[in-house]
Amino acid sequence: MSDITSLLPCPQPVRFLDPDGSTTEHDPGTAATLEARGYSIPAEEDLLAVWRGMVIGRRFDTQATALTKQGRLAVYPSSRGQDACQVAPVLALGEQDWLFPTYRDSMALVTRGIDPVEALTLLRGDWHCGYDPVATRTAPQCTPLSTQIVHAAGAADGMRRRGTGGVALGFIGDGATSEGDFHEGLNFAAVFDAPLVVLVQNNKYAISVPLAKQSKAPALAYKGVGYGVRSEQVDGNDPAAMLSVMRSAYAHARAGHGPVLVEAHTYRMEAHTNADDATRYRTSEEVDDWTGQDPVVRLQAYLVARGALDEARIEEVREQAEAFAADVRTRMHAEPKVDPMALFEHVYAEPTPQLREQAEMVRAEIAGSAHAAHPVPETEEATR
Ligand SMILES: Cc1ncc(C[n+]2csc(CCOP(=O)(O)OP(=O)(O)O)c2C)c(N)n1
Repeated sequence: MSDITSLLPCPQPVRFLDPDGSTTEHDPGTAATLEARGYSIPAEEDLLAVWRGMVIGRRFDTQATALTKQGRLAVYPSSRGQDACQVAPVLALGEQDWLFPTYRDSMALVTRGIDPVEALTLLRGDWHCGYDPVATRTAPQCTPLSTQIVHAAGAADGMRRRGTGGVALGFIGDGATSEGDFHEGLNFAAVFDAPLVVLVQNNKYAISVPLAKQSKAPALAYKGVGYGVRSEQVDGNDPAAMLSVMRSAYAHARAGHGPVLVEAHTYRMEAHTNADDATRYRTSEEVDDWTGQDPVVRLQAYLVARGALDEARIEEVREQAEAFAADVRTRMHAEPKVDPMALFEHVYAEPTPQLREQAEMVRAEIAGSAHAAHPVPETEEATR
């Protein structure tokens, strides 16, 4: 049995940077607590990489939202506001580690170095995820809530058995922690000391359902304790805290001490997806309050105040972000080549008689419409 005190999360979310970018070091109590828990503010160089990743990631996110309005993307769940949760945990992963994202985590995929157009393939409506999961060590984005946690637990256990030294990071939303797979995955990983790190992005809503109607837990992080899983809560809009806590979680899992559950307190600034109207269930005061806690502004203010970042570098990265978005735009505007017959592939090794029959109907329909490209009206009915 584990010692419960070693599992319990910090009573307050771990934070190094206040919303204005000043450090929490002015509070000796906080500083001592964080140090005792093994957290320290990361080096400037590492924070500069996180800042750059967030600037590019956010520009990508804005571009993807615009593409839904232009009919180029079927759906896009924005992670604007959750930028620190998307970027810092991924930058801290090693090459041998695996990432298990949800539909919300496209910014994380881009941070992982996946081609942004490939990353958007699924949300464009294609039948596959666009990138090679094995080559990128990144599973396809999961839409069925929480199923990725059992996949991640299995992958983590596989890495442990093979002795690869890798860890699996599974992203999940606050609402999805009510799903059975989350609990089964955590329990399995704990029993086998699998190197799994689960990051709950608590953005306060499951579409329109607020957290209070989802869970009575004092914090979602406590859900790990019942399974014997080390748990932590962190300010998800503080990129420095995110980096420090995630690094510590990976080190714990990698060393064979078992899984870690991290709850990041954050907020999704946009609606659930482009198909949702968030003004129906959130107040503008609440949104304004979170606008004042923006993770990109917060880290930029800290780095500028320390002299680690100046206007010239900010402008340079802004231009890089613009070029990144322009490239996504150009390539997403190109008409994709789609083969309608692909609808019938990859479901059964041996297609069923019904599928074969349907495939023939589609083939005939396509052949017919090719002839109908310049139809010659023969009857009065045909000209109506
Ligand atoms: C098993 C399952 N049930 C229901 C849904 C429909 N659904 C899609 S997103 C969502 C809300 C999820 O909220 P949360 O886990 O907090 O993640 P967020 O979208 O806020 O990132 C629901 C209920 C689904 N995709 N899968």
